Amino acid sequence: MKSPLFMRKPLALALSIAFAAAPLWAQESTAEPVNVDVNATRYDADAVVAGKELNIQRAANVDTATLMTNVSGVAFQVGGAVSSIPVIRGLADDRINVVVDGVDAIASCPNHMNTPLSYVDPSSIKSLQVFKSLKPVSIGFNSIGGAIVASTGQPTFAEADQSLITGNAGFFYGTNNNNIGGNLSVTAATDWLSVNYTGSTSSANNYTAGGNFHKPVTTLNTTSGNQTLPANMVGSTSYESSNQAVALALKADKHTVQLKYSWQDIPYEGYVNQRMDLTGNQQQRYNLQYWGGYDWGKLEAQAYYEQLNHQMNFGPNKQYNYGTASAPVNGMPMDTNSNTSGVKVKGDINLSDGSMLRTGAEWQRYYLNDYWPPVANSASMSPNTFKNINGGLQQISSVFGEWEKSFDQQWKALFGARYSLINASTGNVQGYSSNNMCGMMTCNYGADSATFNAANKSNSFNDVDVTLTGSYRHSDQQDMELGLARQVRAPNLYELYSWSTMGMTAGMNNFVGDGNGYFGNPNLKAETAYTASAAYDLHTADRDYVAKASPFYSYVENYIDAVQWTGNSSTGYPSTTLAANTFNVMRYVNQNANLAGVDLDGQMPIAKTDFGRFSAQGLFNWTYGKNLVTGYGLYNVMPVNGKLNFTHQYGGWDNQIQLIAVANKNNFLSVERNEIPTPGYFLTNLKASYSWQKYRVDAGINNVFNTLYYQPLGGAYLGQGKTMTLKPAMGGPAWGQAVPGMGISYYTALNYKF
Ligand SMILES: [Cu+2]
Repeated sequence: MKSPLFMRKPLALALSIAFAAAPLWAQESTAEPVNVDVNATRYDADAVVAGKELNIQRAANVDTATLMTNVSGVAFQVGGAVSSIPVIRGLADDRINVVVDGVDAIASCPNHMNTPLSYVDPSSIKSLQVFKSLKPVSIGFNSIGGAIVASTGQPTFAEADQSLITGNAGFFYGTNNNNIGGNLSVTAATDWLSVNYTGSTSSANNYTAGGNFHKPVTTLNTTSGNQTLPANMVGSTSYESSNQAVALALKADKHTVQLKYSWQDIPYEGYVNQRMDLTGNQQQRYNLQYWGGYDWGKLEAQAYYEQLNHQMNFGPNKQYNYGTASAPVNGMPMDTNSNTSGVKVKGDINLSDGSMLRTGAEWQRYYLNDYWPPVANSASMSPNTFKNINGGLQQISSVFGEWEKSFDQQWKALFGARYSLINASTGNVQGYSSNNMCGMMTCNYGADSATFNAANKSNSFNDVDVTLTGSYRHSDQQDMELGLARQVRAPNLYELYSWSTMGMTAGMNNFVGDGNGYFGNPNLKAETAYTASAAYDLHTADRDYVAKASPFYSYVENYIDAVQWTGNSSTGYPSTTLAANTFNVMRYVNQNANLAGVDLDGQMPIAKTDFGRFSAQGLFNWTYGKNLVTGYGLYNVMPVNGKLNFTHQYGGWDNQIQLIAVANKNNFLSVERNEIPTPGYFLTNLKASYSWQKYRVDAGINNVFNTLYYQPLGGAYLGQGKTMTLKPAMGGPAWGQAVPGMGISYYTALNYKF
């Protein structure tokens, strides 16, 4: 690459310029591949989803996380319809950074329903950068895996002494579950002032699988009485969501400042693998960002504040009344409120030729209350409010320095170190009562809360992260890279401070959708991962042909796993004989683990004809994760999987045939958690699109052959039935039913830009 040596890669540069101008599909470029941009080196991320790939995926996905479906090594833990949890090479959720417009938000829910990407609609995403296994310390902190950096773009301004009004409007529809939605973005700008509004809304009914997967069991006493779902209907998958944002930006010379206020309202969202459904989520966020150019480099500063109210109860497909007609026990309201505030400063300082120093500081304060009001007529849910987390506080102060150096045209290195101090604390808790027996049931509210309240409820963690990456450009055809990192994550507030060992209440604390109940451990240590990640990239000079292999290995000291637990929190103990084929109460513990695997990416042109350009893209991932203490697999690790995409481009056409193959998940299961096996499967998707100057139309068929398949990271099917009851033997949902994916669905989307 020509000097200056710190020029971003051409595509990344083209994209960042395009963000400032217009939606990418307006571009006439034919050079840009439809595929995910698989980078040769990690400096700009391992993969970027933007441009045509983003546009194609947007039409077919309501869930922002799944826009990354064509990134090797990335999979999705099933959550709500707009709230799946991205998994990078076996690590997910708090173990990776998910940064949206500079904010690394924390899910405030004992089921992590409100994941960071659930607050941004696919229509407002401009790019998703994916860092696998390790990331530069400037990208994120308090995580042991990679990072996802999502951007809704920088503000748009008019040319000098001009003004503009620009925007786009979109609509989509999917047949399987009547998934319908619309979005609008309008910007009015001069050369120094820019005002933007974006809004989006979407909703869907329950989806149907490719075949019958359950016997039509009747759920008693739902909010609409006794209810029998069709045998192919996947219960608790309906939702409705709306996101809006207004932004005001000012620009003077090389300085831009933007204040964005965004708010979300999700009135309901079913959770197929949780015992509760979301019955309300209201979020407000103020995000003030500054980007400045100076003689010495770049300066970014940011301050944000987020306020969140989250409610759960049993949705329309789950039993609601647990009492009788005359003495009803109606539902189980659960409320979670949080406030997050943060400040960030980051400078990119050009040192001498070919050398750059990035340095920055960050502070974040997160305050959480999680409480469950009493329910009349219930022996186990009255008379008090159950305090799951009472005044939980997590404060992070973090500083980093990172040095990037190009030694010559071939060698480049990145070295960074970050220190983060994480303080966590919480207040005293109480159960629904202080009894240990609740009617006929052992609930241990008194014993567990007394043990918890007497224990240490304040923890601090010193995270020291170090990342070293070196890359070598052997020739125009070969690039190599090796990254080494030490990355640390402190346990979150639920892992530390949820406290009740009762099956029912523990069952409400679950991030992973496996149907078990979890309770915390105030003595947890931080997880420390020692990771090596390499890449060998063989390609033609123009990158028409690419074959890239990216192996990785990670040893995680004090990995936070969970063990089956017997008894209460003070006199209880880890179960010596595991209870198989059922759901259990689990406690978080530190155990060592390792993960290894490889991602393969390839692309090649097939033909350039009078009818356009045909090409193929393939991706493959194998990940292995093992708990070194128990010898069992780590949970929610994707089995071997691959995708083959055939793409066609001609004039305004961008078309794709996608073939997906996923192996069975029978081995390396988390035996401790009774992780449910899933069979292997093949899927076919068809996507077509045509763009005019101002219009774009998408149409496609997902799951063309209406295959019945089970999602390897779907966890346990809890979409209907008496879900408050943990144990199948006590009338709760049966163990062993995996969550099916969606059957055939025809979709279409229309976009208009102005
Ligand atoms: Cu929730």
